Amino acid sequence: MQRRHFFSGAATAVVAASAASVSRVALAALPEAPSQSSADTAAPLTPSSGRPYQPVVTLNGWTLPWRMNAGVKEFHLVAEPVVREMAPGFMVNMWGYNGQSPGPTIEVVEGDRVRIFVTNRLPEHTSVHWHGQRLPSGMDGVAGLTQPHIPAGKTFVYEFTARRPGTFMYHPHADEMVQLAMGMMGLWITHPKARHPLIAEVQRDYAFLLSAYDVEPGSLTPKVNTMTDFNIWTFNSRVFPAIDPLVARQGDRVRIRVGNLTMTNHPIHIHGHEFEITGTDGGPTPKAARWPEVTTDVAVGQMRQLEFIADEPGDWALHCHKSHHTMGAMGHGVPTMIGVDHRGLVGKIQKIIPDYMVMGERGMADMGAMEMPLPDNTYPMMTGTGPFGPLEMGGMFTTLKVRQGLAAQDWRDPGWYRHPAGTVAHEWAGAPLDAAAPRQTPPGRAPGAPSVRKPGASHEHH
Ligand SMILES: [Cu+2]
Repeated sequence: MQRRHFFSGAATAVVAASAASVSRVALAALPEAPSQSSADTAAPLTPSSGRPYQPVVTLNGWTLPWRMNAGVKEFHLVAEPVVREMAPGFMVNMWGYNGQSPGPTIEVVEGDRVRIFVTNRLPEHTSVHWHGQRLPSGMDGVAGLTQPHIPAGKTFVYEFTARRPGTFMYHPHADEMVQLAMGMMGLWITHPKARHPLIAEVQRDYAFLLSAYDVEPGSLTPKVNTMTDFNIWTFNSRVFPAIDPLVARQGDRVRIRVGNLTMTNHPIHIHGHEFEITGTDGGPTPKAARWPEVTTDVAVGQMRQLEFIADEPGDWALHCHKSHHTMGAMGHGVPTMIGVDHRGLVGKIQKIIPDYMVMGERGMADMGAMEMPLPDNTYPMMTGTGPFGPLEMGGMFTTLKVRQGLAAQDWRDPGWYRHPAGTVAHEWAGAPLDAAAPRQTPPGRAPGAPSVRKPGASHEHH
């Protein structure tokens, strides 16, 4: 399995600063700024101080530890250049927080007093905007409008009360085009302080951000001026098959929190289940305003909470429904060759270009299995192998794995689903389709009857 490092990062790379371990002297100093070296999904961070809550699991991410200081939850974010492994061996120079892009998830409880120290180790100024929060205007993080920019090398402090529960995010509001294109973003979850009539208790609570980058195959750094033509479509800056699966025990109520910080909308689609949107970054959705969906569009700058009962065991695709967003970096510009007969042509071209090869005359599916030579630092257009062969996917795609009888805290990849006998689509073993038989039967006519055109009948008169 490629998930061999699942959760290993949580134990090794995160240095938690709990109230118990911090001396009085240290309380006068900046809180520790834990750093994460791994792009694996960290185990949920169960609160060791403050009010209890059910923590979220950040897909291929982690939650930032805090310290309590005289009743205030203190966090320390460090804006800095990072290297993110987007797919195995595909490393991208990005800007992020505390060692990763996206930055760590911040989890607090409704009513918490929160103080966030932000140290800027970028080569230019920045700021942090707390998307969706109710807070004093001067804490909103819009550089130039509500605060001075945080210069390179300086530390600023934000402080406010997390007034309403919900799903939020943070990102710079300074040189935004560049800083978002480089990956500066993170999730913020405010848990309810008590049972809330519109916030269900769930057994699995997942969160990730949609982000997109333009990294030319063979290069290391995103192009920051790209407006629409991105080529790397990610969940939390990871691409399939490097995105961990979302695991659920059969019967679990599952919440998936998704925020969109790309330049286009993403219709997020889950197979095998219907979900409801139970909340947005605007707050919980009233029950009368919920309806079942299997796809929901997450527009730019929006967040959505999808909720459902995971009652169908299996391996279910969970992906953006825009087909180019489930593809890797290569091949978006390849001409369509379906139906083109290349016989005789390849040899002639190869006299001039010895490496010339034909792609796509029968569709592009061959690329899923083909080992094409790639530039040094990229990943294939269509990749990933399942139990039945190549998945021909990349980008914004992962799986929801529903299994019977998992332990409550078991988040590990359970491997591929073992289908009960007789429940997998298979080759038809009966008589083949007669190639000479008529294939289309217009309404009201017996199969095989001759076509009769009514005089005067035309589309215009319909
Ligand atoms: Cu998409």
